[in-house]
Amino acid sequence: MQIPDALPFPFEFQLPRSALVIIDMQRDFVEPGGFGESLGNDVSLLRAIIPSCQQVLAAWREAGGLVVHTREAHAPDLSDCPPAKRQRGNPALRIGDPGPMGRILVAGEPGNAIIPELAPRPDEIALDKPGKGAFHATPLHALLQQAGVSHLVFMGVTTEVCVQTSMREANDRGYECLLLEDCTESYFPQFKAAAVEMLRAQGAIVGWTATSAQLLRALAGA
Ligand code: C5J
Repeated sequence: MQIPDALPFPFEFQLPRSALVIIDMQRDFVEPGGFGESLGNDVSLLRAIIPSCQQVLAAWREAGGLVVHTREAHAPDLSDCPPAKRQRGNPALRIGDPGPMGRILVAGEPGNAIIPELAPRPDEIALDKPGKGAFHATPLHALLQQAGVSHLVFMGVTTEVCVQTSMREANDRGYECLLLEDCTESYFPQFKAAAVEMLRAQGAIVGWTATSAQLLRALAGA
């Protein structure tokens, strides 16, 4: 399979050796009352990508591809949240503090759930990650290796934080990575634009970018 118009040059992948990785599409980031808003962000910006993410997820599932969902989540006792992480952000509403959707960024709380529009199916991988990157302190690399995966297609939020960090981690582990530009968003449009540019610069130094329509065309043609 090929996405001929991916940037900076065509992206080739085989579905059985690929996974769709959906980063942190959680209520904590895209709904009022969660972690994202606690930091002073306008979360409505992020909701705009939900329809394109849904389209890609549906097509990927239809094609029989492997799906991975991540949640930025900490254990209720915060034993996996370094003080350095907890101490930054909004001093009035830190990770672990009670917020309108339950404790901020804590596993199992209502706000920590993946949004219903993109809810994982029981046969899909859903991972809690304590860091920004999806590979740090998670079994993701082992699970992908076990499944014979070499190519990753990324969607999710936020582009320059958890998505970019995860792509860089994946790139360093030898995966070929593609980011779907209209399926990722930032609270800061200029940060998204910069992240997209830097990931694909210098001959795809971290990976490729494409649109959801370009990926859907490749899946439909296969
Ligand atoms: C942030 C994330 N922005 N999922 N997390 O803290 O990007």
